[in-house]
Amino acid sequence: MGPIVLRRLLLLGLAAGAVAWLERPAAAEEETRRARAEVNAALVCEALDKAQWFFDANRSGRDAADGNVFPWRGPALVHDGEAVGRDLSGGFFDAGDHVKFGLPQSTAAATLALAYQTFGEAFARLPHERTLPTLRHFADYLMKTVESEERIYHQVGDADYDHAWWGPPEKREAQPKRHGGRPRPVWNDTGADVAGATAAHLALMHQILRAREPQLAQRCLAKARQAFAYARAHPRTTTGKGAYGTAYYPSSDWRDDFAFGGAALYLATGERQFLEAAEGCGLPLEVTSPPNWDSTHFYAYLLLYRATRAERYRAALVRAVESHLRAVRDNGLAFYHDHGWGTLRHAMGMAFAVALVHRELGGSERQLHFVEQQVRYLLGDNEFEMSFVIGVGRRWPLHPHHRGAHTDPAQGPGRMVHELTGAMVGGPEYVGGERFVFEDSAANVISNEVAIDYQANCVAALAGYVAIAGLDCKAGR
Ligand SMILES: [Ca+2]
Repeated sequence: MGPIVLRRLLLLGLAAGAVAWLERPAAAEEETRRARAEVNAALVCEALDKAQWFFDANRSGRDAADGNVFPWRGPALVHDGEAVGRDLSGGFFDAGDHVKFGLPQSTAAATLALAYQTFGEAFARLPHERTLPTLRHFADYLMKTVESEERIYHQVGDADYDHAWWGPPEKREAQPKRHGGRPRPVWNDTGADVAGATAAHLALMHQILRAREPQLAQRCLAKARQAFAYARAHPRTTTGKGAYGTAYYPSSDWRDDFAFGGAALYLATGERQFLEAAEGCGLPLEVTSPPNWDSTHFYAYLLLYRATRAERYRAALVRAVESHLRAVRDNGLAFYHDHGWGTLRHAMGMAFAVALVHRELGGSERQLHFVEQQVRYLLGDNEFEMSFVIGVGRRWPLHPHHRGAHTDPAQGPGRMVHELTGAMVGGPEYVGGERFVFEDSAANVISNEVAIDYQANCVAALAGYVAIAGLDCKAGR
């Protein structure tokens, strides 16, 4: 923690908290004080280290067990793609289920790559390097989904079938098709959203790997080019629907992901065609949504600013950050009214965005304060006096909605059998006024589900904070 900011936070916290604590018994007051004091630099570093782990829990494919931090994970869904005669195994399960959805898969991969590229020093100081293997696993799968400039697969597995059975991924393929077993259906009605975010991830991976693994970096770039060519030819959103005609992750805009991909390709290659395509797609510059699977506008502005240094992109970044800074509620959580499901993923998305601007444009103490406030809320300095990252802090959720963490399919959702260390749950649910509630129940998918897009934002925000606050995780301060 920066000592000046920490001191100010403590003063602010004491001043704001004094009102809320008036009617609290002394013992509870002491508990709250202790919970606040425990969110320190060492805990933030531990959180970043462990937050990387969750991706191992959701790893899919033949090599899912290789080097996995969780001994209870094994190979799973190894025949993905058989429905179309291609190998589409690998990648990551979406959340507490085992579907591979294109939008959260590609945007989580791109978010994590952007965090790794921008805040590399935060990862370098950790005791364990787990994010680069995760990024390679994402890249390996996303390259498989890009068959050619004419075809990209965006989804494997039907959500309605998948959700009808509760059990670990290693046993999924033995189930009947109506319970998500073989052969898993595959979708290729891909739009420029998934294709654009895939291009962004692979172009960023080219930059990350260029010096250390040049051959893999070249493969990433070749596939990024194909994905972007596909996106150019399909200027629309992805429309895939499952067994009951429901589109999970309905996409509202493709131009953000397209511009993100084009800008990333320009930065990787220096070829102006990519920049011209990105700038010519009609990207709106007024979106103030937290970065998430449906909106990569902020990342598009950032990379376009890196590419051009144009005032309009700088102004869009500043406007977005200002709206995030104004979104802080009485309890300290940054929150937009229309994002009540999985609130922490959005708070972490905003914290990452503000950290990016702090790094890119020269930051203010107010921005650093905001990022720190969100991280502190996440790790225990909140009205529930609990950390929302499993295995980090003094108290954390015990009932995450996650099939792999439970062993008995007959039991259904309940207490986790295997600790899902490092996973960030959805977080407090908004119930009106200034009130939020939190239910530690595996049946509550609003507050207690875990997901790769949540986790990408969580890792990105923690890395951003470690970097801009100058924490030394090796030294533990
Ligand atoms: Ca989008």
